[in-house]
Amino acid sequence: MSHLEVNSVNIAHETIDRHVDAGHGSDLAIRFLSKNDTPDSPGEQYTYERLASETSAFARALTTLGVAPGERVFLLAGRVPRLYVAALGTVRARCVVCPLFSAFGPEPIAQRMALGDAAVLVTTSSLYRRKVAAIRDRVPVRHVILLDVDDPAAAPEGTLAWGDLIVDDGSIDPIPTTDPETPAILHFTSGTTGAPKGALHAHAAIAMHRATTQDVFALRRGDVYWCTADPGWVTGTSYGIVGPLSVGATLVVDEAEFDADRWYRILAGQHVDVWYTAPTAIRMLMHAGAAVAAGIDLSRVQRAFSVGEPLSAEAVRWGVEHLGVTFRDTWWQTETGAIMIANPAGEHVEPGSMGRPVCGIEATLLLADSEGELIRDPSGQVIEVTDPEQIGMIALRAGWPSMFREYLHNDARYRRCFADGWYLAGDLARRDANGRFWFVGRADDVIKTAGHLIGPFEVESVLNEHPDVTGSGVYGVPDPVAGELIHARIVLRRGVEPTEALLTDVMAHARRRLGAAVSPREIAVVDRLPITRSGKVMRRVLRARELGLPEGDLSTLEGPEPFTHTTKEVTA
Ligand code: 6R9
Repeated sequence: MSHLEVNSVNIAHETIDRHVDAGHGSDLAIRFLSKNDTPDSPGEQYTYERLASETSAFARALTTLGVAPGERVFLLAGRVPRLYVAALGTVRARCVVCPLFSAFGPEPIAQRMALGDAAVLVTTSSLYRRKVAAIRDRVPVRHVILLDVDDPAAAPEGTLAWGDLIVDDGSIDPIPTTDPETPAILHFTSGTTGAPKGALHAHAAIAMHRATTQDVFALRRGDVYWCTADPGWVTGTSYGIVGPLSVGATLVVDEAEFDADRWYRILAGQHVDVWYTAPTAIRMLMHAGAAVAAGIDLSRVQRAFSVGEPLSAEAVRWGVEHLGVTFRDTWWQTETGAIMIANPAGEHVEPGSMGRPVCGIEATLLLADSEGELIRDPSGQVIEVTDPEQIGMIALRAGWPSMFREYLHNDARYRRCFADGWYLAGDLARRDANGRFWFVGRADDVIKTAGHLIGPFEVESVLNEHPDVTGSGVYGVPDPVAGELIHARIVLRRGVEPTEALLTDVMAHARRRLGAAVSPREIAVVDRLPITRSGKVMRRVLRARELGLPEGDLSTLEGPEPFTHTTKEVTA
């Protein structure tokens, strides 16, 4: 007679207790730098053992509160130690963690907590007062825990004090048997193209986080690692917490927002070996100028990686030339949970390419029409693109461990993501003869003009090369003759006046580099671009703004005034 045992996989075990059991409990897991810490400060230090006992205490508190496995714990706070304890304590208790950006306003918070059936919210007293108190009656949450409050007398009515509830007595509780399919992490997608969707991931995902952290980053126990992303973005959870801890590395977490000088000093002062960041940050470093890095020793940085948007060949070359660092691109999505396509450590980089599928992942391109709809053969099957020049939709053979298991409360939408056993990513790309993928655009962002299919990124990279342009967003507007015309919105370097001559020069630069058919017909200057909290340009918003259409979900926009009106325009 045979019988099956439940094989237990819990993210908290794989990231924390496994190391303690192996005798590495005193290794440093995380160094937290607060806003006031200097970049070379030792910060607040968490060993793996301390993480084990504090997450045990958090998990016990959830049980005391009557929060059952499977219920959802939302996090809304800056990058402080207790945010990380709550995240890992939640999955330890087999509850589902959902980190939100602390920069969100009350509306996106209420919307996500309602959609995600939040049982618990962990936040700070200031965020509670400013953003949650007023929406409290509209959200389902039963318990609000204030992580910066220790004295229950200081907690406002209807809230709980962390210090009163979560008692770390140094003990480490055994982790309950956890079926690998148990839901663990919920992330709302960045919403560059529509309303946010809640993508749910299982504990099994850890297998993929760990494998990619080893294979792509070549990160090992004891290495120092810095992921600049906030846990409110999937990158800041999968690779800001789970992946690097699973291999026993030491993480650096900085509470402060972007600052070029501070970033270089953290890389040097914390002795960072491996750095994971995003094109939006790399662009900001480029525009701050290489002089900021002068005199700061970055020689310890061995590997650097990028995700979130296309990494232009220019950015790769800039990194090599000015920082001595080769930024390696990785491609993935909230839905894929982990890196799917990458330029792994040690492999030759073709600047501008996203690289090749990681070990265990089968990726292909499927034939699609100009609307992004799949084209099928007479028997109704999807068709794989084989011609290296042809654009297709990125598709991944379904069933890898970190694949999202559902869109919360939207089963129909989930099913539409799959065809003939493939997960459809919604991104268009080319694949060269060496199997490298080259990003073209989101299917809903690409521009069809006079018979050409153009990814906005191609045009934006060229505009961004202009010495006075610090950022751009490119989109199509309907045209009876060409189908669509390419329009561009650009942001100028601080202090540069948007004169007619300058705009003509930018236009000429674009024409020279791209040719008349692919360069913008209209370029206008804006003060800032609408971008998501993870740094993606929201082209849909620029287009809607110009055409006077509804702008859709703006909840992920940065700042209260995402962009202002055109100050000057030139038309070709
Ligand atoms: C991790 C993450 C996913 C979308 C994805 C694509 C864009 C991500 C990219 C990239 C070009 C890369 N994207 N990596 N585009 N090159 N290396 O970003 O998840 O926030 O869900 O966004 O981001 O369009 O489909 P998410």
